Amino acid sequence: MKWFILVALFGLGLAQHNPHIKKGRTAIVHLFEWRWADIAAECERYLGPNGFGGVQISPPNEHIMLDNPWRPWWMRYQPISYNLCSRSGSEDELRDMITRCNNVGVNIYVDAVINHMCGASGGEGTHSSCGSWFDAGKKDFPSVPFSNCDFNDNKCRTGSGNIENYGDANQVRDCRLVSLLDLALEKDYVRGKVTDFLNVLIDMGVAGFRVDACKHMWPGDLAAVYGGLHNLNTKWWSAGSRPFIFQEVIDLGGESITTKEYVNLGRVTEFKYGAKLGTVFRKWNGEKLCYTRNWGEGWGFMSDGNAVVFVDNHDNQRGHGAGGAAIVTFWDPRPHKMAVAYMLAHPYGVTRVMSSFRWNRHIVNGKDQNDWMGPPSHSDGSTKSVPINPDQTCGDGWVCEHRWRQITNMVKFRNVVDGQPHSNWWDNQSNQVAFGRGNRGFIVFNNDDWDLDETLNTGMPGGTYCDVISGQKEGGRCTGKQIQVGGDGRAHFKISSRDEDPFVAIHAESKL
Ligand code: AAO
Repeated sequence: MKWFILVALFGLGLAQHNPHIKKGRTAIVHLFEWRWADIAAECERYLGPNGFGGVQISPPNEHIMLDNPWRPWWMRYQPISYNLCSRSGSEDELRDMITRCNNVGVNIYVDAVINHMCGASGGEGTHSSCGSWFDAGKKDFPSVPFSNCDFNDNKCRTGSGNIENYGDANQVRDCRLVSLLDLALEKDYVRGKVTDFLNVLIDMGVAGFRVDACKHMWPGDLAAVYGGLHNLNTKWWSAGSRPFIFQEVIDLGGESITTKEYVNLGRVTEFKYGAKLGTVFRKWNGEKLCYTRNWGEGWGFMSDGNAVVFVDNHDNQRGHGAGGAAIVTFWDPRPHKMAVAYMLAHPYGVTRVMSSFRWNRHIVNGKDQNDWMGPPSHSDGSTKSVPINPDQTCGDGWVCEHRWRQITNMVKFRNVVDGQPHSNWWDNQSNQVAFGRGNRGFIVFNNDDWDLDETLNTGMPGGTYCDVISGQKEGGRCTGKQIQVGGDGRAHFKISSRDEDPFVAIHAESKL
């Protein structure tokens, strides 16, 4: 009997590690704060045709609304109910988006905020995205309904009721994260409400969840919630497919809670990845690109099959969460493009690309005074839609890193080399490195202050290839640099340290 339960649990765990990305696709993009209508259009006009595997969307359920023009992005992380109307749109728009994205092979992953409701000082009234009444002071959320007894305060042992010490696992799970009302997920009733909410989304056709703030929930409670989830909708997935689960747990070491406690339940966000990669590309702390020869588990990251990786996320690009100033974001486009390309070329983990909006960054003593600023919006506070410029970039403050040629082309590179081993490593013992993916792709970086001029073994079949960083193959022609690979697989690379993008990538489908 015990054996049977173990096998069942293990099987369930493994199944929830599979992102169910459609064949030939590999990467996820986080369209942070985008409206559902814009995501639907983006799936059809860009993500589907360019081989993106999925979109992480902002939380779709009802959230607190703070006074315009004070409309911080983080309102989305303060739930009021599980009604599906949010700053990104209505339930109908959500359903339409899921259907249209699925129909072009792009999965939707929902950011699920299930650890808490709004902040304790969230007030009383109908200042919520669907207009539901609530009273944060009385812990009364009738639209779920949750009441006073559905929260953890009786278990929390700190004076303030908030988490005061990340070294104490009990308070991290039983007390309030930055004063957010902490749900009692040990109760069957609370688990049931959360599970029902997630199942509605699964039935609508989402492929899985980014589960917010998992460090703050007991693994056993999460196992109970995940165990109650439906299989994916058979309109788009084969029968018996489990929803993909990736859990936000920040673990840079040195705390009582580690990612290890969560990896059997689903994948986990590997925050060391972006923090280290940023440090390497910034050449801080004596780091050099040549040290990344054993990138992945060799750097103390969790095992490949458990990790979701990213260069930056919506928190650490503005100083929230973890990673600090090392994180490279769109504000530093040159190292950002290199770091994202490195991630997409490297086989480790399920990769997520960040797609941001611009805000009035104002850093004083290392802290961004405007880290709260919400997405581009109209004077009534509603989120602006994303206009597409003639050159395919986005307007109105939407950065759309995922549309930058270098990044889109590396998403395609990852698809082309999928399943191939990390191979043909070369480095100059400094910040010039190269590696391939079997005989399907090869990438060369120059992050030194001098030029790279080398003949390297690419492992690729002979021929002329188009570099997908300086340009791309268009109608049989190459708009960028051309690379000649000889019959012996060797090719000459010249990369000036002053190039706009000091790296070169070729793959099987960029052959001319
Ligand atoms: C807002 C206001 C608050 C107010 C609250 C309630 O800002 O002042 O009290 O409303 O009214 C987001 C925003 C919050 C916002 C919240 C609700 O970021 O500012 O609060 O919405 O609107 C921890 C959690 C992690 C969390 C992260 C931000 O563990 O789960 O904080 N991320 C998720 C979401 C995030 C969201 C929430 C959770 C809440 O992605 O967008 O918050 O739904 C250590 C710990 C980490 C901890 C950080 C930050 O990290 O390890 O677990 O993350 O501290 O507190 C080095 C260390 C590193 C350390 C870091 C920072 O890097 O190596 O370990 O320093 O000290």
